[in-house]
Parts: sequence; structure tokens; C-alpha cells
Amino acid sequence: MPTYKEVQTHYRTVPPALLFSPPPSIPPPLDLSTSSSTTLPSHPGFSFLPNALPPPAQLSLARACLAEYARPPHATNLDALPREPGEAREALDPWELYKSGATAAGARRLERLSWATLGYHFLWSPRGYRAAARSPLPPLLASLAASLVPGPFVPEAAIVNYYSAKGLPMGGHRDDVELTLLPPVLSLSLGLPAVFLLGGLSKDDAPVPLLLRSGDATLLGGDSRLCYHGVARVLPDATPLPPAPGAGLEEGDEEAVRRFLAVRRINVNVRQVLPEGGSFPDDGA
Ligand SMILES: O=C(O)CCC(=O)C(=O)O
Repeated sequence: MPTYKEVQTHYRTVPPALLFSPPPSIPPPLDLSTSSSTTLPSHPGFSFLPNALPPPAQLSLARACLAEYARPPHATNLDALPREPGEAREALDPWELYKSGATAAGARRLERLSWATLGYHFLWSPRGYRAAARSPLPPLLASLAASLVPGPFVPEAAIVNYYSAKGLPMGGHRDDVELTLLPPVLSLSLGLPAVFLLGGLSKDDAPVPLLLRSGDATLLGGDSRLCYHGVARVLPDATPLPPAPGAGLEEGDEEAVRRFLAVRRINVNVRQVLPEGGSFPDDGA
């Protein structure tokens, strides 16, 4: 049985043409969208929701991720990023610059986006949440959670990950710092497809490689809530999102969102942080 790392290394480096023909020791990618099952016997509590977001909803959510979630009061990696020469301090709206197609340094700022955190902010070091570090959880995310997560779920935090097909994706990790681990984590994919690895409770367990496409959602809950997982590969894909009447985006917005999604993947994951009616321990304030 290969370890998480061995499978990850394989999918990080395999040429796209050989994606579906791995060596016998490596599990092939599973395309659950062509399977009649949306669950995995190996992972109780995991479910796959193919095409959970139709194209208009994908465009609206992607626009929100770029124009609204990637700026204050939410926190992003851009906050700590030194500005490039020529990147004016007043160039505060990377989305407007990206939309304009400008090639100035300021316009490239949006391309340097790798994460945003909303609701209770996920703090990377030390990993965790604090009562005082928060911004509003956008109503769009709350309503998506209400329609896609069965059972009790209070959406309190979201992380948005912005990937490119060239950069290093996301290593295997566990979502283990929420103060309740009963509700699942809802995860939504937009843009380029990816090979997602769903591991076990130990990194010695072989992960299941799953193909995730734009519009797919997953729920990681139950006995699988603490399983290792990560993104081994973001795949280039020339297939554009189909026409999406009804998304209600302004023309300039729709063109720019499509331009971004043609070369990047966005993942939005939504979490409950506190037990229902609970609060942070004193030192969390
Ligand atoms: O990008 C993904 O599909 C997974 C993201 C993830 O695992 C995380 O943010 O913890």
C-alpha cells in the first residue's frame, strides 16, 4: 500500500497524458461524476455532490471570491505581501485592475492571490481561530451551506484557496482545529479540475485520488472528518465554462471571471467552528 506522500508525489509529477494510467502501485483517479455512487465505502461520512453548482452559480461565486472576499474586512495573503515596484499603494482594488486587463504591476496583484479567510479567520500560525479575528461570513456562503449541508450546521468560517496549474497545490493535512468536529466541512470547486487526495486517519494510509471539477462539492464529515486530504494536482483544461445566462454578472465581470477560471482553480470551504451555543475559551478572545 503506498503512503499519502507516495501517491501525492506521483500525481504532482505525472504528465497529464498518463494521468489515468498510473503504475500498479498507485491508485488511479476516481471520477465519481461518472459513477452511480456519491459515497466511498472506505470513507464513511464523505460525500461527493457532482455539479452542485450550475454554471451561473459558479460564475456568481467566483466573482464574489475575486471581487468581494479577497479584500478587507476579510484577510488574504496579499495583506502581508510586499508591493512590487510600480504597484501603487492606492491600487487598492486588484479586481478592478484585473478586470480592466491592465498589465501594470498593480493588475498582477490579483494573480498573486493564494488564500482568503472569512467569518472566523483561520490563522495559519499558530493554526487556529480567535474570537476577535473575524469578518462577516458572506450570506451567499451561508445560503450555499444551508442548501448543501444536511443536518445541523452553523457556517462560521470559510477559507478560499486560489490555485494555479503551475504552482504547488496543497499538501496533505487534517482540518482539526475547529472546536467542534461533528459538522462536516463543505468544499466547493470552481475553475480548473484537480486531483484531490482523500487519505485516511494516518499518512501511512493510501489515499483515494478523486477528480474534482468546476461546480462539484464535497462534504467531509462523520468518521472521515479528520482524514488527511489535499490537492495533488491542478490540471490545465481548455474547456470553458458553458454559457451561463442568469448569472446576472455585468459583462466586464463575466469576461474577467471566465478569464480567471480558465487558468486557475478556486476552492471555497465552509466550516462550523464552535459547538452549537458554544464560545471560545478565555484565551481565544
Ligand atoms: O482545494 C481543495 O479542494 C481542498 C482545500 C482544503 O483542503 C483546505 O482548505 O483545507
